[in-house]
Amino acid sequence: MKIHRWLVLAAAGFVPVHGAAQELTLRVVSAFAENTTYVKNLEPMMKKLNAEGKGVLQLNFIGGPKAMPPFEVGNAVRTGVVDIGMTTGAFYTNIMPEADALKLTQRTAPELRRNGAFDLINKVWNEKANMQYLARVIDFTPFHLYLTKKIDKPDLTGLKIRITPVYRDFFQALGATVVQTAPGEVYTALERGVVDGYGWPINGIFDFNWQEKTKYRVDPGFYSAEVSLVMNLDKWKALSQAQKDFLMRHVIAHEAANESWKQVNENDIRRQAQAGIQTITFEPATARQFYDRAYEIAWTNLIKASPTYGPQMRKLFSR
Ligand code: 173
Repeated sequence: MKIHRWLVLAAAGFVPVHGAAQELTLRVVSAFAENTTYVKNLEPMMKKLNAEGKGVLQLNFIGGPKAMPPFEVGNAVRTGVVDIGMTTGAFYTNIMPEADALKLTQRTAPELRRNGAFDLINKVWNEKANMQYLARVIDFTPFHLYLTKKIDKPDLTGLKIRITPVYRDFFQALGATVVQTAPGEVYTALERGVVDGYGWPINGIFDFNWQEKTKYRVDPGFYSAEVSLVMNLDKWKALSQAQKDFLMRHVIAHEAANESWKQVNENDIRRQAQAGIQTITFEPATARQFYDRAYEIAWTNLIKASPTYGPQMRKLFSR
C-alpha cells in the first residue's frame, strides 16, 4: 500500500524527498505605485509563478507606496521587514553608493549574466546590502529631462529640477537647482511651480498625468532606467535549492522578456507627441557631449565613492 502511494506521487512528478521544504510565501513590495506600468508588468509573472508554485513557493504582493514609502523599500529588504522588493538602486543609495550604478549599464541583462557583471553585483549586494539581486525587470529605457520651460542648449542655470540620485550630479553639473522627491510628489511640485522640470524614464509619465504639466522633453535620453527585484539575503539563504531554482527560473524568464519595453517606449513617445509635448533636440555634437557627460560624471563620482567596485562595474557594464 505504501509503495503504491509512492509510485503514484512519483508518476505525477512529485517525488517526496525526506525533509523537503514546505511551501513558502514571500512578501513582495514595490517602490512604484500599484497602478503604474511597472507594477502591471510584474503582475503576470507573479500570477504564473503562483500558479506553478503550489507546494513550493508563493509570492504575496503587499503593494506599493501606500504600503511603504519608496525610499524605504531598500532598507526593508535589507533588514527582512519584507522578503522581496521591486525597486531601483537610486532609491537605496542610503545603503551603498553602488546601488545607483545599475543605471549605467550599456549591456542587456542576459549579457550581464554572461560576462560576470551579475556575479559582481551579487557580491556587492550580498556584502553591503544583505540582498540577493534577483533580476532586472526594466531595460532598454533611457531617462530624459522633461521641462515646463524652453532651453536651447544644455544649460539649466536658473531652473529648479525634480531629481532622485539618478540625475542629481548630472543636472547640477548643467547648472540646475535640484529638488529630490518621490514620484508621487512630482505632479504637485509641477502644479505649484516648485519645479520647472523633472527627470524620468521615456515611459510612464501618463501613469501620473504629468503630460498635463509638461511642455518639453529634451533629447537625447541618457543612462538606462533600472528597476529590479532584490531579496533579503537571509531569506534567500533559507530557501531550498529547489525553491531557489524555481524562483530564478521565473524571474530570469521575466527578465528575458525585457525587449517588450521597446514597444512600450515607442508608444509613449507617440503619446507624448499627441499630448503636445515638444522635443528639444540638441544638434549631434552637443547631443554627444550631453550624453557622454552624463556617464562621465556618474562614473567619476561612483569610482570616488567606491574605489574597489566602481572600476570593476565600469568595465563590465560599459560598451
Ligand atoms: O525618477 C525617478 O524616480 C527614478 O529614479 C526612477 C528610476 C527608475 C525608474 C523610474 C524612475
